[in-house]
Parts: sequence; structure tokens; C-alpha cells
Amino acid sequence: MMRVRKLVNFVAAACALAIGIAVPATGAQAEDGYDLWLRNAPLDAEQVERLGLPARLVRTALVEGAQSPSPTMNVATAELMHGLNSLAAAHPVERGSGPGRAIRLDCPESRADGDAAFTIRTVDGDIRIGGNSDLACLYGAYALLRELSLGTDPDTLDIDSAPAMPLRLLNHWDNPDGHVERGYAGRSIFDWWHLPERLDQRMIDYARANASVGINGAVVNNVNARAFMLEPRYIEKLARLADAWRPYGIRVYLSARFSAPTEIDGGDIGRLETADPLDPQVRAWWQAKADEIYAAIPDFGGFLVKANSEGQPGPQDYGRTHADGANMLAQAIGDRGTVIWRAFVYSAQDETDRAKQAYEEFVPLDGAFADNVIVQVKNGAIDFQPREPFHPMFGAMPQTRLMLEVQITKEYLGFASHLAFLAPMWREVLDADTGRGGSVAEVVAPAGMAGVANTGSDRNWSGSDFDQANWYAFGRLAWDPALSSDTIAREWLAQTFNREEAFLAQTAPMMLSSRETVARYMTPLGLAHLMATGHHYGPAPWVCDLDRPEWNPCYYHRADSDGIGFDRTATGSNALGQYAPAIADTWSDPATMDEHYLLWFHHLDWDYRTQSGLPLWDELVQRYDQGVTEVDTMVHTWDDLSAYVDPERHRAVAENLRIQQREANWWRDASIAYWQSLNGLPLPQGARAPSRDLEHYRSLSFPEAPGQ
Ligand code: BDP
Repeated sequence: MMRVRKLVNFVAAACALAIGIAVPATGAQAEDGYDLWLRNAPLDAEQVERLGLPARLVRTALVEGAQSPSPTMNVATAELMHGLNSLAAAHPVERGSGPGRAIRLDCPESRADGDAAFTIRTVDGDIRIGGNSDLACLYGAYALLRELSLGTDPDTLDIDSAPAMPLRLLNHWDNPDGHVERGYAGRSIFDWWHLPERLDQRMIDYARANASVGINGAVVNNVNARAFMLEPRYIEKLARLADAWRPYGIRVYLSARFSAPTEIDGGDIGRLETADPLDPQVRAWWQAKADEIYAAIPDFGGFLVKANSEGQPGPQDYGRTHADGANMLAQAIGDRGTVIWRAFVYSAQDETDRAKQAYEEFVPLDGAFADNVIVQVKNGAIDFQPREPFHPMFGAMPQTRLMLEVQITKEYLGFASHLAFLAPMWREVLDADTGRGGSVAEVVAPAGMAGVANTGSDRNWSGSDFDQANWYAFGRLAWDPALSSDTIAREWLAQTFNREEAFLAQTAPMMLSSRETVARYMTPLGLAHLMATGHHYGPAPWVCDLDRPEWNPCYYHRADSDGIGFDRTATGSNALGQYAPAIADTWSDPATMDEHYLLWFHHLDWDYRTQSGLPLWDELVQRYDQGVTEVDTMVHTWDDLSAYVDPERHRAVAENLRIQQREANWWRDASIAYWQSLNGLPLPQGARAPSRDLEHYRSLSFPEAPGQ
């Protein structure tokens, strides 16, 4: 059918109010971090003029049929109105004809789930945002505001943008009681207790933030899931969130507890004795559950499942495989959604190197998973450490869609108080050549990326201002894994704090090196998992006596009087053998390899000569010291930038940096004291002795540390 289009003037805010779309919250406390990167801080007068403000905002609409603007289009228009007015300061943007530059939204199809690709072009002075779905226009609107906010000349706009991967999901490890596992930003943002009746404005602001960086789904509950979140009362609550987020293109997903059929009633079927995925009654139970969810939430994204991992139930409890379990759920969901099955598995009974276990369990199942199953793989084979080589499963399962899971919340990188910008770490993985026909980014392109969220009830959402950058970076990289870390850092800084080059030139480099700094003072040269037990706050490389061997830092560093490191070559666990031979080769020789992974793959004597010519012990101490010195520099750099940042946020960042400075010294001193107790070596010339003895560091205990 031919469609006739016509430009109509459009009163965005009025329509928005009429259909209950929330316009962005304006911050009464504007500079407390709540507005994230969506501040749209006023441009200077010259830029406002260049932008042609006051602008007119017009949109296209279909005139055939009962066409009223979709909720998504209403949001796009409201965001532009709000954002442009904010950028233009006192020059109000108008909604109709008249003088000034026009900004047009040209997205004819009213589909919120359609093609997200958009274009932005300036033609004859007018700015046109185009795409094939309303969602494309929404993404385009946010992109335009971002560009203008960065100071881009509007006359040069010529953007073609499309997401590199279909699923760009936040995984919330939020429990229904409000506690967030590995959360360092307060309580959960989800007010399950008052839902569905009460919807917090934060839920709209959350959707805005996500949509502005292209995130299109949220798994709202912890992977260590409670079965009752599948009960009708929770489905009702979830439906309210789904309704609120739909205009923003955010689909809801649930973590599903595999044993749910034995723990909660499933409608007419009731509760079962088994959760065996091949049992017809179990299959019927999940089918009924899926139907019930889809009746309430037609665009429900699907289930995320942590099975047979760290004590969670799963198909192996019944002698079945991961594929049996995943496929059973996939059948229940059908083509309505996706089953995301986590590959984060390891067992206390299995003596195999923990780094090898997921590959061994999953790779033989390649090709056995249903089409609507995605296997979600952490960036590295152990567990979100400050540095890990990419997971060997990437590239090794060509018949299976694999999704990359990264951790935005900084469980192992100093919680919320340490400044560590994670884009460089994620890029390291995305860029890694699997040696099996593509980079990790290429392997995951048909599936997507998941990020374990760092959101919480803190006013600034993420526990610290700089941690917002990691939420931002996650979305931007999932949309476009080719974006450089520098681009992302500058974009975020300019929108969040200040767009002046003098500010960006100092802060962007500080962000870019920050993750490496953390890796240096915590786990240099490829060491891993040396954090304290349970909460993972602070160093505890001396812990060797926990029941499960692979929960002990000693398991990972294998240090003794002779040397340190985990031999994962053919003479050791041969985890190296799980990589493509060309890649394994690059890590097999300590004399030539990238030393960032040195002790991950090799056990070496303390007097081994590293590539710098120094003995390993000296090299290690030097790296700790470098990490500590770099934090000192960060402290001073930031102190000098007070002219560019509002006092409240400047002080908050400065105070966090001082915590980081103290804790970096703690990591260095405690680690060195412990290694010295094993190797008996004197400190390298000029190195400062730890400020306390080992017993002091060992005696420290933090039962109240957050996030456990
Ligand atoms: C570990 C966390 C634990 C998570 C687990 C997972 O310490 O809280 O449940 O990852 O990813 O790093 O399932």
C-alpha cells in the first residue's frame, strides 16, 4: 500500500503528557550526578547561533489510517525539545513553523522493535534524522544531542549509524529484597515492593540513559535467581516496567532459576517433583510459564540462566547437558524471545584448571543448541579480573551464537571508589584475534554484549561519578565496537563534566590509563584473583585454606620460595592448548610474549630475567610502584581541575581518588610483604619497605564490605 506522508507540526510536550510519556526529569539538584551524561549543558552564544537556535521542531507523520505519533516518537520529540532548550540556554526552541533551523524526524514506520539504524544529515540548513523505525529516530535524536553537546558544527552533520550487534543488554544482579550482589552504589533501583502500582521516575530516567547509548534490554534480576520472580505477582510488576520502557526500545528479561518447577506453582500444573528438562511435565510447566509471561508482556526478551554453576541448579542435576536444559526453555519461548545460557561454569569436584572447564563443557556441544539460544561467555576464562586473556570459547563454537559478558560493576577493580575506565579493557577483548576466523567482536556480532550493571539507588546511580563512564562505555561499545576508548572517554567527559579542550586534554589520558594502573597495583604481570575472600575487597594473596581449591588466591598465583605463576603451557594445565595454535604460540614463550599475561600462562623463578632485563622479583615490585605512582598523579591532575567542574562533583571525585591512593598503597605493601615472606628476597634497590608487617595486613577483616 502506498503511503502518503506529510509534514505536520507537532506539539511534543502536549502529546507526551496526553499519553503519559514522561518528559525528562529536570534536576533540582542538577550537579549531583543524577543527570549522568544527559545534562546538555548550555552552549556558548556563538555555538547557539551556529546551531541556528531557536530551532523549529517538526516531524513526519503518516496521514493514512489512524496515525497518531507513537510513544517512541513522542519520546524522541520530547527529548529533542528538552535537550535543545537546555543546550540553547535561554533561547526557547519552538515546535512549529517560523524562523530558525528546522530539525526533522523522518522515520515513517511506527515500529519500536524495527531496524535501529539511523542517519543524521544537514540539508539546506535543516537537520534531518532518518531511519526505518521510530526507534531509529529516537536513537538519532540522542545522537544529535550528543553531537551538539560535544560542540560539533551542525552544518557538517553526516552520520550513518547502525548497531553492530542485536542484543545490548544490562544484566542486573539485583535481588528482589533490594540488595545488589556486587553492587557498590546503594540499593537496587528496582522498587519491586511497590510495583506495579508505583512506578518510580527513576525507571524512566534509567530507560532514557540506556536508550541514549543504545542499550536495548535489561535482565532485571540476579543470575543467582529466586524462583518466585516467575510467579504471577512478579510478572505483573515486570509488565509495568516493560510498559514504561517499551517507548525507549528496552525489552525486559528475567533470570530464571532452573529448578523453579519444583519450587513454585505453575498455574494449573502446580509444583513438580523434578526439573528434569526431558520430563514432559517439566516441559509443559515451562511452556505454560512462558505463555503466561508473553500474555502479560508480548515483547518479553527471554530468560537468562546460570545453571550448574556455583551451586545453582541445572540440567546436570538430572544427568542432562547444558544443551538439553537450554533447548527445553528455548522451545517454551519459541520465536518470541531468546534463551541466554551462561557459560560461567566450574566445579569443585573437577580438578581440571578452572580456566579450562567452561571450554571443556561447552565446546563439545557446539551445534547442539536451538536457534533461539545464545551462550553468554565472560570476557576471560576465570572471572572478571583486572586483566585476563580473552576466553578461549570465542571462535571455538562456530555453530553457536556466543554473546560477550563483561562486568561494569567493579567487583575486582576496587569497587566504586577506584577510578578505572573499562573501555580499554573491553576493547582488548573485542579486538582480540581468536585465530579462528575473526576477532571476538566479529564472533559476538550475531548475538551481542551483556554488561553486569553498576546501577544503584545512590543519587549518582553508579556509586561514583567516574563509574558512570563505564555504563556509558558499555552501551557505546555494544553499539559500535570499533569506537576508540579515547573517543568514548572524551564524549563522556564533555557531556558529563565540561567540553573545554583544556579539561579534556588532561582527563581523557587519565581515564585511558586508569585500568592499567589498577592492574599494576593489584595484579601485575598477569597475576589474578588475589582479592580477599567473599567480598573481594582488598588483597589477600595468602589465603590458601578454603574448602574449594579454586577459591584460594594460592591456587592462582602458585608462589613459593622458588617462583610464581600458573603454568598453563603443555608442561602444566595446557589451558594454552584451548586457543588456536597461532594465538597459543604468541603466549607460549615468556621471552617474547606480551608480558601482561606472563604469570597467567607461566610459572617462573623469582630470578627469571624479564624482557626489561630485570629479575622477575624486581620487575614485579617496579610494577606495583608504578601503579601507586600513577594514582598519585591522578590525584594531582584532578586537584588542578577544580576550575572546570562544579564543586560538589569535584570534591566527590577528589575524595574517591584519595581512597584509591590509600588502597593502592595497601595493595602494593600487602602483596610485597607476602611475596617476601615466601621468597625471602631483599627489596630491589631503592624500593620502599611495606609500611606495616605482613601480620598486620593478614589481620585486616571487613565483614561489612558491600556487595556480598
Ligand atoms: C562472580 C561473583 C558472583 C557471581 C558470579 C557469576 O563473585 O557474585 O554470582 O561471578 O557471574 O564473579 O555468576
